[in-house]
Amino acid sequence: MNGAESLVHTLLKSGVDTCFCNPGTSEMHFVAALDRIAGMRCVLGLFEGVVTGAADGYARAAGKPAATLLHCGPGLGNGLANLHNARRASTPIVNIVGDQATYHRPFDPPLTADTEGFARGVSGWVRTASDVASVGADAAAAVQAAQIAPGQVATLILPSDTSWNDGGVVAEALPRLPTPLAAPSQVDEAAAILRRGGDGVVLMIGHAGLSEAGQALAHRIAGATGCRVMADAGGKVPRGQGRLMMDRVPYVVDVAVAAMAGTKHLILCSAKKPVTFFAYPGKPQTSIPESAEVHVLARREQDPIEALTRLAEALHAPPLPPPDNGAKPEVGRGPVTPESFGATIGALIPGGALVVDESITYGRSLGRFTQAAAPHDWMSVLGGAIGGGMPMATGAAVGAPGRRVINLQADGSAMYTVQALWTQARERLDVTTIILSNRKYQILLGELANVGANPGRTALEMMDLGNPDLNWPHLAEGMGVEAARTDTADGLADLLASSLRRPGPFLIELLI
Ligand SMILES: Cc1ncc(C[n+]2csc(CCOP(=O)(O)OP(=O)(O)O)c2C)c(N)n1
Repeated sequence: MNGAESLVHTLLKSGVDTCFCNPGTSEMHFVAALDRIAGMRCVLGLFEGVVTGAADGYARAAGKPAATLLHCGPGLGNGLANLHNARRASTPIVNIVGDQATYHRPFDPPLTADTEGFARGVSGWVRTASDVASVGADAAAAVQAAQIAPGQVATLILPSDTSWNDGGVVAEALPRLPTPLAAPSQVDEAAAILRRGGDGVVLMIGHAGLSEAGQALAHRIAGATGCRVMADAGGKVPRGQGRLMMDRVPYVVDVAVAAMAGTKHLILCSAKKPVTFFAYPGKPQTSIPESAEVHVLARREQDPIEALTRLAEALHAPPLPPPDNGAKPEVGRGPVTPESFGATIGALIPGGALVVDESITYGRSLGRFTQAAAPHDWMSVLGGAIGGGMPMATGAAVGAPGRRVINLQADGSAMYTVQALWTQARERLDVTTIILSNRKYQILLGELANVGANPGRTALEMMDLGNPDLNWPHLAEGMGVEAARTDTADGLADLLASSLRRPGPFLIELLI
């Protein structure tokens, strides 16, 4: 058995059965091993940003990591932005990078780079295999490391001779490492604050704390104390009818400050104290009042559900029926507006759908329109690096077969990783992409004013995607995805409804 075969066998034993890849010469033995060993689904991405973003979407949807296969430092470099997004989402990924043979690297051939250095900024764990006999054990360690709470990118770099040499040894799966629990003092402190009453208290929950179980506990705690529950970043957030409505801190600084006014105590559960996306001249860096006290119920690496359970018990908060979020909206009619768009999405999301949101500016009112939609999961790009949406939608569809993926996708961000459409067509994935076609970098027009810069002709041209206009149906059809364009709310409703009735990918260009 060669090293590559021991790697594939070990990944399968450890529960990793999907690999998103874009291979090169140094990965040929890994690819060949996939032909000889049954059980590994291998999905080709035509750019490494698609591969890494798909691995992020897959793990969020499937609840377990996928592997990637990338080519040397430059291939990893192409995939870094979406590995960064995965890191911010605490997504587990087994990131495998083929590299120069150990004895060839000293001669500095063209693709030689500081592969470990590139990996380190996005990975919680990095190892370069040094010997064929230990590649299996390295793979088992990588899978274990990726799943250390709350989840991280584990990068395993494989010099090509460790793949092709004989002497591979399959390793047994390593156990999941236990998630640390919050200390009693953390729960006691939060309980003491909440016992005084919930007025001015914000319980801010993120990541695994936003699961259905976490939401039910937060609902009880809010019911018993009157505190406000807010959502921080979360990789996959259950939303819709019966789920807890939780505000997020708005993006625009002044709006965020207004939204957080009156906060006296902020209790963090797997969440971070709010910080503005950027600093702006003369504006605050956090949206919470300076006088607010911050308490930590559970740190990111601690178990948020266990901490919320103990907090609910300490407060004697009785179980409550699921919240009633009101009536589902009617589909929008007439011209396309943020409201008619939101209403149509809220009306038509099918139960169990996965919504991948990279809608940037146009989706800001979606929260209120989808709160009473059929129960679904919401996945956002969490690292601020645009170009995550289409790859994530692709990976989510691989990771959750049978569930429809709806990708709400701003056009500028879409162009970073548009090749994801080709993978959707090849794998016949159930993804409906709605391109929000404003033909500009709308958000940056707002930012220009926020940082106090003057808009001149050159500056404005750098935010304009027209001249020439992108033709989305042509782009999609050129990659094998059927598509249509509409500029009315009625058209959107018809196209979205019909795409949900048929298998495979479909793209709607919505002129906004
Ligand atoms: C990797 C990366 N490159 C560049 C940026 C800077 N940036 C932020 S938003 C944006 C444009 C977004 O435009 P679009 O996706 O069309 O959404 P809109 O603002 O029009 O709603 C850019 C270029 C970024 N955040 N990440």
